[in-house]
Amino acid sequence: MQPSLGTTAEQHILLQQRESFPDASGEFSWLLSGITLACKIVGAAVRRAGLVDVLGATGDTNVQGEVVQKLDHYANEALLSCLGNRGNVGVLASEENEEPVVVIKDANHGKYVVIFDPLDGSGNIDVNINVGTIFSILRRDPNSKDPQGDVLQPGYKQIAAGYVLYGSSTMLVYTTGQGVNGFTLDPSIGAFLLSHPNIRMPERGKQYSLNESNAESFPEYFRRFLYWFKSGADGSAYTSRYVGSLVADFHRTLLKGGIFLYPPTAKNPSGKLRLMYEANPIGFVAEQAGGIATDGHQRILDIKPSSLHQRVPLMVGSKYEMELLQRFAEQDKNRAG
Ligand code: AHM
Ligand code: MG
Repeated sequence: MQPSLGTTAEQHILLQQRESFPDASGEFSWLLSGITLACKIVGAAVRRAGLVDVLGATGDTNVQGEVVQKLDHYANEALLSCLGNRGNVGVLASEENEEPVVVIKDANHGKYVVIFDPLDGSGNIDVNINVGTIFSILRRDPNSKDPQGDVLQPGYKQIAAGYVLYGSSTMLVYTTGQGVNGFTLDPSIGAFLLSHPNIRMPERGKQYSLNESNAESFPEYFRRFLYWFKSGADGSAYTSRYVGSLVADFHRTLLKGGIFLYPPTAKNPSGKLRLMYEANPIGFVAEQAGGIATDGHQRILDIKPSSLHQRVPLMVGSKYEMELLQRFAEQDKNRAG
């Protein structure tokens, strides 16, 4: 497909679908337009934060015991409402809701499940640092009576995934398994326009990204890997970059290469990031751009989920750095064995 100047995200997905499935009905493009509409609503609120009453906490905590920011709540409502009435979505699941929300209106419809983190990195919002929305789309058996089962599918079954980054510009990056494309919101016309066709992650980068304050409790192999990076053992000098918003840290890694790491720590022995709406969609995008995503041992997309809010370690990045990390992990396994 040859995209032309002024290709919108909805147009792009429609063309891409028709290329693979000539009889595609356009339903998927309709679903994506629900996501882009919600993200434009969220993006508009993010841009005006400080001028309107959206900063600060609601006073509630979410299912994971985290403080709910007003914008978390606003973003969640925007996604639930824009996707809930599309007709072709059967089940929605969010970081902010304990259980999946069944939105099916008609027994013959509802063939998609959308799982999302409405406002990733929301701890950064009050200080005007980038936040994002992450989404994962799965197929659903329209006759299913089991919303948990609809949601708890491994990442390799995702049919689309991506994120919107509310940064210096607002960008949508997504994959349907046919590469990764990026769209920038043109605020003057209110449309996401194709700006980054066929994104490829560099095979090697110069940056690593992690919260090093946790280093004392990282696994042993991991500390050795980190030491290697910092010492420039192979003659290359790496530098450190960490925003603390996964979408922002991953987006930089996607475009510039290198590695993002959130290993197990004393505070979060299973990792901090969530499998279903953080690691899986980011892992799918990374792989489709030529990168690798693991939990340190296993491919993220192969993990069999056990619960909606399950946490996993997440290591994602360029082929070179990820294969090196893999070698350190294997040495560790061999020593233990
Ligand atoms: P959340 O804001 O959706 O709860 O996401 C968790 C955030 C990620 O965006 C980020 O990568 C990570 O938590 C940062 O964690 P830490 O503050 O421990 O470095
Ligand atoms: Mg998050």
